[in-house]
This record gives sequence, structure tokens and C-alpha cells, in this order.
Amino acid sequence: TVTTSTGVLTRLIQIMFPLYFSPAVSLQEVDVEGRVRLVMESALTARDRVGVQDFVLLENYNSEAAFIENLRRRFRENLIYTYIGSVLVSVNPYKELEIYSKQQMERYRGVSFYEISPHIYAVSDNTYRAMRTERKDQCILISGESGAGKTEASKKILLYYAVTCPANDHMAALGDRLLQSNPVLEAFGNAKTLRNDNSSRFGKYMDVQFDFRGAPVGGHILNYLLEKSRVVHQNHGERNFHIFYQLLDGGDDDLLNTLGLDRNPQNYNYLVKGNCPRVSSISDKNNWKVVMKALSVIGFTEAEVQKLLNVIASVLHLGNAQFGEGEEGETYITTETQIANLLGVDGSALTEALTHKKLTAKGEEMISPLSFEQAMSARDALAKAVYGRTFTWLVEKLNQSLALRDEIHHSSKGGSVIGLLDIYGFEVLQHNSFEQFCINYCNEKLQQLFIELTLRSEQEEYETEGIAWETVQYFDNKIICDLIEEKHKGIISILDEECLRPGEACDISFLEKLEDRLGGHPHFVTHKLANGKTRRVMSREEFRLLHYAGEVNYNVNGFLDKNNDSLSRNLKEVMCQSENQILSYCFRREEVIDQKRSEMAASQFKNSLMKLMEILMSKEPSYVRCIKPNDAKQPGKFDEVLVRHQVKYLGLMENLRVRRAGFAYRRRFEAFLQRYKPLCPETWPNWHGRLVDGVSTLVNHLGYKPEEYKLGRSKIFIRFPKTLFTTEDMLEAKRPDIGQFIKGFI
Ligand code: AD9
Ligand code: MG
Repeated sequence: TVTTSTGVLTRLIQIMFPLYFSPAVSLQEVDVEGRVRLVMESALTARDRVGVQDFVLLENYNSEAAFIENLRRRFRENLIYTYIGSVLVSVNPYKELEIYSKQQMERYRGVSFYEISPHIYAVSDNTYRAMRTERKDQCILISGESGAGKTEASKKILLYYAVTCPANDHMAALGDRLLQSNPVLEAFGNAKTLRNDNSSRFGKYMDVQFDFRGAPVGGHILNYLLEKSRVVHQNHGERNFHIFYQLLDGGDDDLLNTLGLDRNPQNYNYLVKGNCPRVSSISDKNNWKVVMKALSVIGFTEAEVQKLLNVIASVLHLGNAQFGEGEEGETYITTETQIANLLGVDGSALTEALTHKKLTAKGEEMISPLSFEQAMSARDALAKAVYGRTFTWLVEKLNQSLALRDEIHHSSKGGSVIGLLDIYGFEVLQHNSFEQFCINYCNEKLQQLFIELTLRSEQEEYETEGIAWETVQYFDNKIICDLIEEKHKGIISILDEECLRPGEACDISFLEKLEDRLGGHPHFVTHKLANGKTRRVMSREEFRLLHYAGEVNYNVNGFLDKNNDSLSRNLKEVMCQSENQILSYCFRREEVIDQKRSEMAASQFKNSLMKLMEILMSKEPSYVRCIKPNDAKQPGKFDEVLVRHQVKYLGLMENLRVRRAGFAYRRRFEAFLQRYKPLCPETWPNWHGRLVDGVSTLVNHLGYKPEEYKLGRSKIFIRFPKTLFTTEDMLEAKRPDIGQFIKGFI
């Protein structure tokens, strides 16, 4: 910093005559927000301060400590994005940064990936351009743990496309509808959890379809495994899905009257469990308005919205239904009328179905009363089914609104697709259940895909460039995927088997069967198998999986029930007669008539994941790996232990190792020549021969040794970052006006 008046004078002169000044000093930089700042700082200290913008440029790429230090430095400077080659690593800033404006979008449009600071817009733009030029479908896979910023990232990508892509004449409003689908999905599928005030409780894959001119013309959403158990129960400090609170806070008096609701969430059994009716970061009232507006932009009619709200209200009333026990142990309900009205079903049939079970034995129907507990669980099952299926209906409605219209079908020929995957990250909670099992299984699959595709694309690049491929050792997690999903042998198959033995099987018998069949598998442990040798004491109700990302103990309690996910036949019968079209659509007659068992929850999830893998495999992938800097949801706090853990389970070191296996850095000949040509009299100001000869002349002049680099067909590959840094320092000395790209700006 310059403090003396001579200093000020010197600085002024430096500003006026930058080229004449000390070669080791850079005089201006454009920061990540696009502003020009004046600085006096040597290249070396700048690199020290803000780290490198691509991890491949780390001197010691095997050091996890160096990796984390680089993240920390950049985070401190509000540089939340860093690359590993083409993978974007993003650290949640937990504060609004002014880096998402329209001007910023313009900065990234059409600009080459490595010539500008890392950004989610760079990934968006690059993917879009790859789709346009290579005419190949793309996908962007966003991963990271809860609260790391996946959903925010996916929204920024959508916004980038909605703002920067040309509009199709027939589908001018599609961008709006795409953007408006988010608040709707979030209202019904997100909730406040301990880890994230706006946690997505479902997985989402969204295709954006573009026409041959690159205008977005359609969208399609696939949803995965909504956490339905939240409808009837929340852990302390957590809430139910946002929509319930939005309705109570934002709905007008008339509406609430019609629905028979009052404003206080604490009056509803399904909303009180977490003892957390309000969240300081959330305005339920405002969000209500946003959601209602979004529904109308998307094309919901007033009648449809009313039916949807009837369903939401019916769930709240179901939770408050008064069940009692009669003199002979039979269960009765006293307050079913309103529920039946809202559900559009017959009141006495509903009461009957909630308190009795119907069995068919030898062709005869028998009706027997349910115990109090059984009736309560039938009630909860109904609430979960109603909410879960309505969510699926909602996604289908969104899809209809986003669907490619017939009139533009012809113009979309030759168009392509960009898919966005925002799906739950690896989860290790205090108590891990069926949901965590599914979520972590999903992450194993994605990791497998990631490794396969990263290795594949590395290998392909080396082959296209005619450079010998050096094999990289890495951990293949196929063994864990098999342990979970293998037909007849894996955990899911065993779980299904147990679910098919009603009355005989229970959660513990499931655990015993696992021990029986899987004992000895290197990634499977239980209390019994471990013989007390495990590091963490396990209970008799748990099994432990050694995931690629770490060990997780799963408690088997509730596994069978959740996998069965069943609703009694009587309840289905009542529901499929509903006068509410949403519900009669969700509960089909065929389901009652057809006695065949439908697929169980885990298998259904497994199959949907298989399909997802196929979709992703057919596309060119880009990756965004999100990291959560602290558990307190606070800005400026970088919890090293927490970050290290995520770096480990996101496999970032492995990713870097693969990327660095042969060469730290690669660049197309023209880009390399363009940047460094001032350093060699023969290439300056212009090189007229073949590009490869130009690069060769340049690096010879710079004194590169043969072991330091290789020339491929279109790119130069540089083995060590040091070579590149030296070249950058020379460029900076000669041309301080250019600025070092490794600082995160140019
Ligand atoms: V979960 O698995 O759905 O529970 P996500 O989706 O990974 O989780 P989300 O995107 O919801 O996390 O981010 C959590 C919160 O962090 C947001 O509500 C924002 O308050 C905050 N966040 C995340 N990314 C950014 C960002 N780029 N800029 C500012 C951010 N704030
Ligand atoms: Mg999310």
C-alpha cells in the first residue's frame, strides 16, 4: 500500500505509464465483479493471496492441505469458484455476491473457458456452445452435500439460459415458465432442515430443449424419491414442506375459512413436531405470493389451484383427526367431515377405511377393526400417499406446461438438450434410515459415472491428440454398487424378499438375512460380524456400509415399512372415487382391481436411477461440485475439517490426480500462441506459418525442455505448473497490462 506523498506520486506515474514500470509489479486488475482495481502487488504475492484459479496449477497436486489452502484463500477473497480442469468447484458464500448480474452474463458469453475467472456462467456458456457447435446433448451434474449450493447453482444456470439465449417466436414465454417452475417445486418439495433452510427433499433432473437456432423451446422434469415421511413427522428444529406454512401465513381470510384452517401452524399436529413454525431467513407470506403467481404463469387455472389447496388442507386436517378407542377396543374418528369434503370422498366410507381393514379369504370379504395404533398409522400412510402423489401430479402438470408445442416441433428438429441434475448429496446423519440408504446409493452411482466419464474423456482427449495415455490408478466403487443393487444378491433384493413375507418378516429378520448372505463382504459390517472390532460401537439394529465416501451406519428400523410403502386396499378404494380430479388422477381404479403387487420403493428407486444413468451416459457431461464452508450457514467462515471431509467424499483429489496424471495444463495452439507471442521476436506480432510450428518456435525460444511439454494435434500439453508460471511471469514483466490469468482475472 502506498502511504507517503512520494508514494502517491510514484503511483500516479505508474498509472500513467504502466509499460515503463517495474516488471514485477502489476498495476491493475479486473476483479471477479468486473471492476478495475488498482493494485501494486507482485505476481508472486497475488498468487499467494488469491491462490490459483485451476487446481491443476497447484505445485503439489497430491497434497490435500495445499488443495484446501487454495480453496480457503480464494474463499477469503470472495472467489468462490475454482476449476479442476473443466470441473467447477464452488464454495457456498452464504451471502449475496454481485457476480450474477446481466453484465456478468455478457462477460462470459462466447468467451473461452480458461481466459476468464471461473464462474457458473462459464460452465453454462461453455456447455451451451458445445451443444451448439458439436450438436451433441449435454448435461451438467451438480453435486454436494445438503446446503452446499446445488439448487442455487442450477437456478443460476437456468437464469443464464433464460436471459442470454435467443427466444423462439412461438415460445417467447418459455424462459419464464422454466424459471417459474422453481418456486413451485420448492414450495412443495423443499423444507427447512437443520442443514439448510431451503433443503430440496427430492431429486431433480431437468432437460432444457433447444431448437436449431439455440432458443429454449421446451423443458422436462424428472423427480426422484420425495421424502414423504416429513409430511407426518419432522425432527426437532425442522419443518414440514414450505407450502403448508405459506398457505397459513399468506392465504387470505376467505380462503382459510373455506379450507377450515387457522393461521397458527402450532395448531396442527403435522406441523408441530419440529417446534419450528418460523424461520428467520424465510418469509412464508411473500413466498406464498410468489408461488401463486408462478402457478398462474405456468398455466394453472383457478379451479386447479383450489383443488390443489384442498389437498394441502386435507393433509393438515388428517393430522388433527381425533381418534378414540371404544369400549370394546374398536377405534373411531370424530372429525372426519371436513377431511372427507376436502378430499372429495364419502365421509362414512373414509371413516370405515381409516378404522377397519378388509381381507379377502377364500373369496369372501372379511372386515375387522384396526387397533388405535394401526388406525393412526393408516391415517399417516394416507397423508403421505396423498401428498406424495400430488407432488408427482404437480411435476406432470409442470411438464405439460413446459412441453414442446406441436407448432414448433418442426423447428426444433436438429436441436439439442442440456440436462441439469440437482440431486441430494451424500448424507451421514446421527441416525441414518431408509432415506439415507437410498440417497447414498444414488451417490455411489453418480460417483461411478463420474469416474467412468472423467477417465473416458481424459483418455479420449489424449487419443485424439495422439499422446500416449498413462494409466491412472483409482478406486472403482462398482463393488459397493453391486453390494446394494445386484439382482437376487444385493441389499435391495433381500429387502424386497423380506417385504414379501408379511407377518413373518420384520426389520430384524431383514438384518439377519443380510448378515447371512453378505457376511464377509469387505464393505458390509454389522455388530455380530464385526465381533466387537469396529471402531464405532454399533447397535444390534444397524448395518454399516463402507461407502467410497466413508462409513455409514444404517438403522434397520422402519426399512420394511418404508420399502412396502403400502396403503390399505380400502383406502385406495375410497380415494379412487374422489371428486377432486387431482386425487382421482393420482389414485387409479386399476390399482385397486389389479391385485398384483406394484414395485417396492427401493426397487423403484433403483430402476429410476438406472434410467437416469442411461440418460446421463448418452450426453456430454460437465460437473459442478459444491462445497459447504461451515455448518452455521454463515458468511466468511471456513471450517477446514468440514471442507476436508467434502473434498474427500466428492473425490476431488482423485479427480485432480486423474486430470494431472500426465500433464498439468493443456491449451489449444492458437490460444497459447495468441497469449505468449509477445515473448518471442519470431512470433511477434503475428505468426504466419502452421500453428504447431509457431508454438514450437515459441517454446524453443522460451527454453522449454523436451520433458516439460508435448505437442498434440491441436493442443500443447505442459507437464508442470512451474513451466507455465515462469512463462506467465515473463509475460507479466514484458506486458504488465495483460495481467495474469492464473490470478483469476485477465
Ligand atoms: V440440499 O441438498 O437441497 O439441502 P443445496 O441445494 O445444495 O442443499 P442450496 O442451493 O439450497 O443448497 O443452498 C443453500 C443456501 O445457501 C441458499 O438458500 C443460499 O442462502 C445459500 N447459497 C448457496 N449458493 C449461493 C450463492 N452462489 N450465493 C449466495 C448461496 N448464496
Ligand atoms: Mg437443493
